[in-house]
Amino acid sequence: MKKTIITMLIALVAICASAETYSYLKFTKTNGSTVTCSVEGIKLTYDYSNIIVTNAEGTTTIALADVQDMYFSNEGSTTPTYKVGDVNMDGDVNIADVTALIDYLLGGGASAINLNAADVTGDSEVNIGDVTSLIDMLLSSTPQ
Ligand SMILES: [Ca+2]
Ligand SMILES: [Ca+2]
Repeated sequence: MKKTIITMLIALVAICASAETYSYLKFTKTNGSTVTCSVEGIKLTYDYSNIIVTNAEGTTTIALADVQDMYFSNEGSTTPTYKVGDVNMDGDVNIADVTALIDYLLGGGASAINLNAADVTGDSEVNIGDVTSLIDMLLSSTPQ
């Protein structure tokens, strides 16, 4: 057990040392979401079940069990040019997007939709599950 901890600490030190040439440290979670942390003033610590990232922006805690991948990148989190759920690309996520998505799935009006935005579930497929998720998204009070 001690050996594992020491190995991890060495790995973390190596990561901290190489962080200077990149702007962001990114974590891919097992659910497919990405957590982006600026490396400015970054400090990585961990306890038995979490990685704790402290940087100029604050502290982020990520459960070790959720981490699928961890890497450095110069691409920030502000890159998406579309809003998830904005299927018809008019800047708003509303019932018209549900209609556009259903039209697409039924084989009509396929030209004017953003497939990336239409993949609400994030599984790289556009199907009825995305319609359900989009409706759920509209019905929930928290806009995404
Ligand atoms: Ca829209
Ligand atoms: Ca999907």
